[in-house]
Amino acid sequence: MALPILYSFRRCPYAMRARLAIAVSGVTVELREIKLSAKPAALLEASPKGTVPVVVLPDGGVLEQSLDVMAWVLGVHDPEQWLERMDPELVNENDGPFKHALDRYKYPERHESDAMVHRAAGLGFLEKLDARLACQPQLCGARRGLADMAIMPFVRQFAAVDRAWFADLPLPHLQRWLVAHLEDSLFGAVMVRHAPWREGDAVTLFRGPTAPAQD
Ligand SMILES: N[C@@H](CCC(=O)N[C@@H](CS)C(=O)NCC(=O)O)C(=O)O
Repeated sequence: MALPILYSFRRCPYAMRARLAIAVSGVTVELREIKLSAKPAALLEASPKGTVPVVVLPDGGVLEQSLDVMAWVLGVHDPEQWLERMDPELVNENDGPFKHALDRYKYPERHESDAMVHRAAGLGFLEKLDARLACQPQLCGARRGLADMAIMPFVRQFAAVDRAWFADLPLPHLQRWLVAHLEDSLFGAVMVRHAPWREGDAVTLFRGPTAPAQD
């Protein structure tokens, strides 16, 4: 039976959140790792806008947004009930103002931006997350859910711009939360390196660490 096809880029935070949801769901997909500088024709045919992640379903349907990929795959199977722990407002703030600040902090040359101004802007969101995590282990309660996994890859990127600065922040709850997710086997499973896919390659399967093996 044809599998859903996931076009992905290992270091992309949007693709990471999609892979995290796919991994926890136990759904098996065909993984096609791409290079952003050399997007395969098959990806651009399926989704001309040319961003990842993209999922092409066996019925020909195409999912072009990372949050749609998460919602789709958790709709198929959601063993940890991630869908119950979503906060659309918080995720919108992550994808909007926080991502805007992250890009301009991380790549000031590209954006002709003042990195420190945008680091300060992003810090406001980090403080908000820390305040939440002071009252509960995860962003929407006791257990990890969709909100945590949709946001964590972006906080990871922000933290990695200047690790010493991040480590010195008085945000112990956020730091604890980030380290725990980065050390979790689920994250390890979605960060395995794959060679870029080329037309005609053998199929590479992607499935989570706890998914039952398939022939
Ligand atoms: N709104 C999209 C954004 C995806 C996105 O921007 N992905 C980046 C990589 S992190 C990308 O593919 N950029 C295209 C490019 O750099 O050519 C989503 O949620 O999936």
